[in-house]
Amino acid sequence: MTRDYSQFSLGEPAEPAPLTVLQKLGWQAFFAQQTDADTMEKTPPVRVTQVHRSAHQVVGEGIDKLIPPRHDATVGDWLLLDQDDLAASVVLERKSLIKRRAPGRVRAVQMIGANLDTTFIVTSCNDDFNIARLERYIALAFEDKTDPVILLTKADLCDDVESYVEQARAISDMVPVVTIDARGDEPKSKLAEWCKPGKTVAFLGSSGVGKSTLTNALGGGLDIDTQAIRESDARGRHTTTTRQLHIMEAGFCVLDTPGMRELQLTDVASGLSDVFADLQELSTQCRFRDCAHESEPGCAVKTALEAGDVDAARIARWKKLVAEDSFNSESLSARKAKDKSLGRVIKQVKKHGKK
Ligand SMILES: Nc1nc2c(ncn2[C@@H]2O[C@H](COP(=O)(O)OP(=O)(O)OP(=O)(O)O)[C@@H](O)[C@H]2O)c(=O)[nH]1
Ligand SMILES: [Mg+2]
Ligand SMILES: [Zn+2]
Repeated sequence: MTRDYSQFSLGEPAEPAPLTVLQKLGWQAFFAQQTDADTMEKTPPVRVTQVHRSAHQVVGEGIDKLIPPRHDATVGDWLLLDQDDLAASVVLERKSLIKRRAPGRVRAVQMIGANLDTTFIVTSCNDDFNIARLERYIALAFEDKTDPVILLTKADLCDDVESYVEQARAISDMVPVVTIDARGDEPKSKLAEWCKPGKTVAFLGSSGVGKSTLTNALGGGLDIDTQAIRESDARGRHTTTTRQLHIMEAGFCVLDTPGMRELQLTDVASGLSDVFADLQELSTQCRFRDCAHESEPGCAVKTALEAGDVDAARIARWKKLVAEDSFNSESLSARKAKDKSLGRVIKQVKKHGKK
């Protein structure tokens, strides 16, 4: 007996199942395994798309609303939303969190974005380009568990793109470098590898380098304000003022951020070890464990420098960042310890007061 297989179409690959609303918002197995169907029914997952001073914007399946702000959540976070008691909503554990030391004198940590898969570090092929700053951003991305990619924008305005590419490539083998004209169609094709359905990407970098232009180019239909930079110093004018997660038609999310004037590192020791892996490795061979690589005997870093194996400027940048990171991190942990002991004193006072 012969069977009739004509009803099965063999040549055509099966269409992938369309993404659910949650998947388009970046819902991944990592978050799903922190909850269950019953809990999700009662407290639906929502993602923070914008943080205002007086409210957080959250979006979920059939939900798009403002909730009272909470200090423990930032843009990109997932919440299980308790609609009856908003303050009881739970923030899910993060896959990644980009943070910096807040500018100004207070040594607080500022959360920049949560649950990012890829961080595009954007700089343009002009005076904005700065190796030390790129190293800073990359250390941050490594530490915070997102994959960094360097984007060199305004390639169309530059006669010497290759020299920028070369310098950027030299930073780390683990960081791809892409040159791009942020306007028009290039971003869609050149960034497709990272902007896949279900993923979340972010643009970080100085003002005027093209972060919003890139976001617009990926979105089609998006119309975020962008503004020409000042000719005199190639600087931007801080056109974007809030961090916003844009949900793209194609099913991925893009975090556009305001240009950062200052990126102070805090708690990124392991990220720095990744960026400067070779120097880190060398320093383990120094005679003294706390070698400052200045004039100590048996310093492996100095020996490598004298042999011409490493670049003096790079060593200087590494030392500066390590010092800055340990200064900021120490002060933070010292402050935390102080807060703790102050808490204990208050507790004791209260206890004694009750007697
Ligand atoms: N020719 C050219 N112009 C670009 C490119 N990328 C951005 N621009 C222009 O540079 C200016 C600044 O771009 P924005 O996208 O506003 O920069 P931004 O990084 O969002 O700046 P902030 O919001 O201030 O942080 C705009 O006039 C853009 O059109 C590029 O690759 N090529
Ligand atoms: Mg912008
Ligand atoms: Zn040394």
